[in-house]
Amino acid sequence: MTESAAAATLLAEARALTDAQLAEVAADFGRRSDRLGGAISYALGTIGKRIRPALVLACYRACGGAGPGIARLATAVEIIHTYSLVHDDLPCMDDDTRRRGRPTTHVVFDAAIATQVGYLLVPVAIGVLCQATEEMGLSGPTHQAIARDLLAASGIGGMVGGQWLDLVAEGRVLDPADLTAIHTRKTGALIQAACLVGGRAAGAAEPTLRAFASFGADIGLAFQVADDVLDATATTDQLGKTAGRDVSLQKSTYVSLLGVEGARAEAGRLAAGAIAGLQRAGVASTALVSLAHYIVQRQS
Ligand code: GRG
Repeated sequence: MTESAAAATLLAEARALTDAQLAEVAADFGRRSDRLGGAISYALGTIGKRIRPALVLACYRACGGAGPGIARLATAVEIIHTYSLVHDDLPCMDDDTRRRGRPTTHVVFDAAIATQVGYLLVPVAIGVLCQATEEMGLSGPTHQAIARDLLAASGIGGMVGGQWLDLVAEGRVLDPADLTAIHTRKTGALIQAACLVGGRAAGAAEPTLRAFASFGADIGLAFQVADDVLDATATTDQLGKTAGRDVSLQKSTYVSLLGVEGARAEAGRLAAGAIAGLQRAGVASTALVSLAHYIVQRQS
């Protein structure tokens, strides 16, 4: 199997496993007769690339993990990601009307409902995480470490903090160090947490977890650099979200600082560094190598 076929196969598997779990959660809320139930089902029913669940699966398996329970843990990470997309698109944040090829949650419902959906998805994700670690029979300390990693990546030192910095930076020209400080937190932290969660669930030793932390940080940043390139070069139809949004929001991006070719080279450099780090740590995983390449070569 070629490397790109390996990434496509893993992403398809992650999508099938995660979508089944998301449908279960959505069905629980869908039974509510009010608009909130419909809005939660709508947000959870959108079709994403499922990169974060694929990383959870790949890191788990790279450390010898084999049980089916990992799908639920991967779903917890994807639900946190889904909440962040719903809130990111709100009028008070990036104010976007399209996501994953469909109108955003606040466009279909309204901003108040979409705000409630986002807030509600956080405890839902933690509930799914608790169910997963219990079903997998993970120890108390492993459960705690997984919850701590995911919450730390989502909080002020991670996604929320990065989003905050990103919003206040609109209209300002940033230098590369500032941009990296924002995106390490805003985008990179959750991708890094996906790697750590998968490794911890498989009982990975500390040196392997350190390698996953470094790999996750590098591909997390590479993911954002590639995202900036796509925002500047792809169409709204290809992306499933509004293209060219960075320019309209006057955001500094890797493309505005380095140009399209410079940003592509930076993404490639970060992915190569991520793969070299895994090799140095003795982690042999074709799946992780293929995902690192996919993250910088993707077209959407
Ligand atoms: C309270 C300030 C404050 C923030 C709330 C909204 C939020 C937290 C954080 C935003 C985080 C965010 C949306 C980062 C962008 C990451 C990114 C490029 C997402 C797109 O990921 P893909 O391409 O999406 O994997 P799909 O749709 O494929 O899942």
